[in-house]
Amino acid sequence: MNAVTTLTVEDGVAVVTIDSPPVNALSAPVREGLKAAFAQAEGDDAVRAIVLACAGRTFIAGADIREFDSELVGPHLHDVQAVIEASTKPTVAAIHGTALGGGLEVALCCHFRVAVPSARVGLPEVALGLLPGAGGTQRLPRLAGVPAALDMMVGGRPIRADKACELGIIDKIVPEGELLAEAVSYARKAADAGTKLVRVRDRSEGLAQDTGPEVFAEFRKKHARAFHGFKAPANIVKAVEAAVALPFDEGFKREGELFEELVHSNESKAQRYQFFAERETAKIPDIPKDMPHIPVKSVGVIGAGTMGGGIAMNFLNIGLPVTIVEAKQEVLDRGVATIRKNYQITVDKGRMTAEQLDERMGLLKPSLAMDDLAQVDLIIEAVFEKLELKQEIFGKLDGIARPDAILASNTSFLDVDAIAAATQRPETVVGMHFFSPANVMKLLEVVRGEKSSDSVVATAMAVGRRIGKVAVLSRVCDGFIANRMMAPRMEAAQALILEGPMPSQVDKAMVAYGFPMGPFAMLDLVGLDVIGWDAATSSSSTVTEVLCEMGRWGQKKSGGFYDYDEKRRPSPSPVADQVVRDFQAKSGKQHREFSEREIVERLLFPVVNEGAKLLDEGIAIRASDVDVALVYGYGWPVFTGGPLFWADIVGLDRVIAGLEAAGHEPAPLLERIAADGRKLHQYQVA
Ligand code: TC6
Repeated sequence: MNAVTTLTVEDGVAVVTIDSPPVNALSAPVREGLKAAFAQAEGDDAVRAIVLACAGRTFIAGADIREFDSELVGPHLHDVQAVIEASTKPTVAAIHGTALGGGLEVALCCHFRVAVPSARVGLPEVALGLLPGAGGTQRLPRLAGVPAALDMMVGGRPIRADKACELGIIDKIVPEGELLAEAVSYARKAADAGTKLVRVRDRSEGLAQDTGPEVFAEFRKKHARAFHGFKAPANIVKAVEAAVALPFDEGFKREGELFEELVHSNESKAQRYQFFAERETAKIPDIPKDMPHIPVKSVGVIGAGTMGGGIAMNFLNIGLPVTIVEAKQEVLDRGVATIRKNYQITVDKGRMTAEQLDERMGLLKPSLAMDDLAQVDLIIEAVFEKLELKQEIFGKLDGIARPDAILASNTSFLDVDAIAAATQRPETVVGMHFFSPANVMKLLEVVRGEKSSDSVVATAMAVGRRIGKVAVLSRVCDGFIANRMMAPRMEAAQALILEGPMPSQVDKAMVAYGFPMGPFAMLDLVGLDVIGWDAATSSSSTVTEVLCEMGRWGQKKSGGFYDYDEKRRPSPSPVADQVVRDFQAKSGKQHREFSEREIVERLLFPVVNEGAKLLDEGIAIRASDVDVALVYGYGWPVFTGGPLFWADIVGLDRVIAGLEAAGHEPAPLLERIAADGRKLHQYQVA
């Protein structure tokens, strides 16, 4: 048919095969090929039934996301689907791998769907800020019912073949390895039996119940918090309402309008950018893609505190044995007990079996002796953040670890090169900076030291992906990418409360922007005392210092910037607010009202500025890595794309003017990019 689509006919059954690596996305050539193949099969009297299958690792993974930003070339997907759906001969989609987005929507235009047990189907467009705009919002509820369809489309998570079969999305599960033969036989039988062919658009079994307004009202209420800032979920719900209320063609038209709203929105552009940015992080320009990795089959963790325990869990989760080393028995016991407790919580929630818990704990070897790390492949140090201590440990490790073992430090800001210098093999040393809780947070910063070897860096990045993290590469600097980027937000917040806004107002603006919490609530959570406060040297010169002196260390003391009740619910604190007012009075600054937008810009423009500085220094490889790090490390709202993408949306001239007005010096790179009319988020270090 064309280079990516073939049509073969055997014994009366046509097989249309898409072969467009890596994921058979519906690019223009695929759409052209599909349309032509189905038209030809329909017109061929020798063909009695048609099977749609895919070569390679998966069924169609959806529309080609890169095409959303350009003019349409080739036939529209809707026209392709119309040809498939108009078939007068039985049509069967043969699904393996994942049928996602437009892929599932194409399959829903066939009369039948068969799949292997390992297949998964889903409509994940919501993660791209979109809705299933190829009829998914109209066809899926007709089969699966409104509640299941809403869950699938708003949650975006693909479901397994057996579940899809239960929901009526898949008609038959067939054995692995026999998909094509089974699909052909299914199609032939339908043709032989003269099975009545009903298009999904004409079916209604899913609409028989649970379609009243209360279903939608309840769904909106239940997910209100998760919807905050996102446009797609609300539009998906509206489209499904249309599926219930209107005839197919009208509902389909409504879906199209709601899709158009989304595809041109900044939110969706930001989420599409993040999709590719996340995948880009794996690419390191000066390290070949095929650089051999060092085999990592066992892991050592030094330190059984919160970080060490969380780090260990990542490896236990993927079945790797972990030796965890502590200096004192009681600390070790406590650390191991915490790991067990965390797994038990997962078991109690029904997300893990008791056997799995035992298996994972069985892989954990607690030890008081560093010598027990002599044979492991990767050692991650997670002790107190003190350079001398870490150097001492690395010095000892040098004499214990195998020469080819990777020695990683989980330091969050110390100089990895200085740590590496404590060994005779700095090329094996790398930073692996996890974010707390380390078993949950998706970001892993891999810190490339001056002497880290390419294979050690490539392996650390790959290990990160193996344990389900998004690994972002950073060079050595104070705070690496994410912590360094966010430090100016905290400084700006502390400075701003001297000019009028109270901490709760500042936090409110950050939450409205999309952060899970504002900087003052975060300080209270972490503990004001742990952010470098020292009773011995405290000089009552900042709000934070005074609050610490008053014993208001945050949530753990039932009070910090906020007061907390026994359930740790915050309320503005008259005491803390008075401290702020006293400082405002003393500050000599002019006080005024600040709008939410002004607060946001005051706090976040310095973050953008820091991003430009660290790119100029070559700390990150590319701007998009920085954005990914902030989204996964700090809950930066994904629908803004991250600080640097957002800066381009706001306009770099506005960012520069805002920085200057607040007394900051704009980073030279920021000014250069703005002057050239380039985009900051597209910047790559040469
Ligand atoms: C839609 O369908 C809307 C329809 C309405 C129309 C009106 N397009 O993730 P991986 C690339 S919206 C273009 O590393 P995995 C990816 O960038 C779409 N490219 O592999 C990467 O390229 P690189 C709804 C795509 O095995 C390579 O393929 N569908 C697309 O870990 C490998 O990807 C989705 O949202 C695409 N659709 O996971 C599904 N998909 O090698 C999005 C992938 O140059 N895709 N690429 O870096 C996925 O979730 C996953 O890719 C996966 C495979 C589960 C299919």
